[in-house]
Amino acid sequence: MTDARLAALAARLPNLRLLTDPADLEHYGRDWTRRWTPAPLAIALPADVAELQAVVRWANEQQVAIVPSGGRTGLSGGAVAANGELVLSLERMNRVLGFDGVDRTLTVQAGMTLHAVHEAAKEQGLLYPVDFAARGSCSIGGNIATNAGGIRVIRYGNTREWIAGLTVVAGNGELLQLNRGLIKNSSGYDLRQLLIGSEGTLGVVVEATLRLTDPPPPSQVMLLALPTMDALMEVFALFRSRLTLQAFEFFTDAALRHVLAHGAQRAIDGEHPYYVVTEFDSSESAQDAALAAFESGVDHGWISDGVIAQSDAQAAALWRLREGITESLAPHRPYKNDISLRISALPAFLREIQALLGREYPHFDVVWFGHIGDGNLHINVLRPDDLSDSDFIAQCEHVTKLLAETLQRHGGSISAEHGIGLVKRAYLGSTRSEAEIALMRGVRQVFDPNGLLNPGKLFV
Ligand code: 2HG
Ligand code: ZN
Repeated sequence: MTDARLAALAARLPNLRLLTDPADLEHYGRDWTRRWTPAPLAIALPADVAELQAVVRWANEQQVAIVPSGGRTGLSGGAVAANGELVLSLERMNRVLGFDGVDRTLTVQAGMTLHAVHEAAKEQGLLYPVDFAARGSCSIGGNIATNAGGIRVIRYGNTREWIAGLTVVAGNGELLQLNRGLIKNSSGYDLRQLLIGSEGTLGVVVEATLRLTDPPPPSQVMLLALPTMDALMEVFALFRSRLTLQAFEFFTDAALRHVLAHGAQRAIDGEHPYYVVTEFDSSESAQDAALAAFESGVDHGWISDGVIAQSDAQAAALWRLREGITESLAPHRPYKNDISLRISALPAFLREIQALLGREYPHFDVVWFGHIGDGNLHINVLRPDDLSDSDFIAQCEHVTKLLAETLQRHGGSISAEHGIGLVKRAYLGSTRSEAEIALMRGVRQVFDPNGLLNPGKLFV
């Protein structure tokens, strides 16, 4: 250890796993954004809460900033360490701590992957319902830090709904037990909810008690082709009124092109500008209702074609068309927007934004997709070959400013589910008032008086 601060840490915690190899610094210093050059001081991988607390206390003594780190699948730079921070990886703290069949809760360490949480719930005959494509790599602690949403929000809500208790290490190293699994707890500020979505700026989530629910009933998956963007919201209203939806996701032909080039199989012939993947509870009556909704959509001119999965394999193939989009775009290092609106505000907003993006990104490949049933759109912009990285980012930032102004007028948010991180902090003021931001800064100051937890994230 050439760095005196690290030498002091290693001396104090001789069993702490500490990495300083350049390859490790690079691996743990970045997330899926790939925009910043990783430059952490070192990586600490504590084995338990006590060791983690000791690291946080050392960081306070030495004034070393900490970047809490889960699966680093984030898309807003929330887990990037580019300024000599200590990355505090929860990777080794990945075990189930307990299951309570009466409370129907699962208590886990924060480093467990979402997929492992799903499997642990399934072993108990229950369901942890938050789900999205990064399930195999993202950690439950990271999900909590961003209040992750995903593909089943329409049915089950966001991560926030499923957290019955949190154990957190605050900025000064103190351990907090928040809500302790209670269903009802009217005893003042709900600090658990404050921690959820705080992006590692208030504390490090080390354990979580998750609420579980009944496994979902059998379902069916349908792919629909649509002629216009206006038709999207009409079809959503139609299907939601007749079926119990588990998911309602959309993507454009541009997204389909990328995902097909990445190995997915085409499921509907011909060229169509918009597609919907929807999943709904199945029963004999639901079959008839789905068919009737489909026919009604065709009669109105809102649906051009469709296919219903006849097997689990076919359902998975239809889902791949939607869930494979991010991975298929990743080699292009797209610029991402992740925006949220009330569903009722979507039609007017979409019309305005289509015109804006057409005007501002004339020859760019702009890929739209997302959780349209929740009012959440993902816009991925790909760099044209004739533009440098920096000119590309500058152009996208210019458009994001216009997008943020439009969102503000329509009462939306600049981040639906990916968080603010480094990527969107310049636009926080379009979603939160000055008074709110001042309160948020004040809360941060209370939890982390030395400002060592994930500095630079969330606020400029
Ligand atoms: C999804 O919905 C994820 O697939 C990623 O939130 C979105 O890549 C994106 O922009
Ligand atoms: Zn998403």
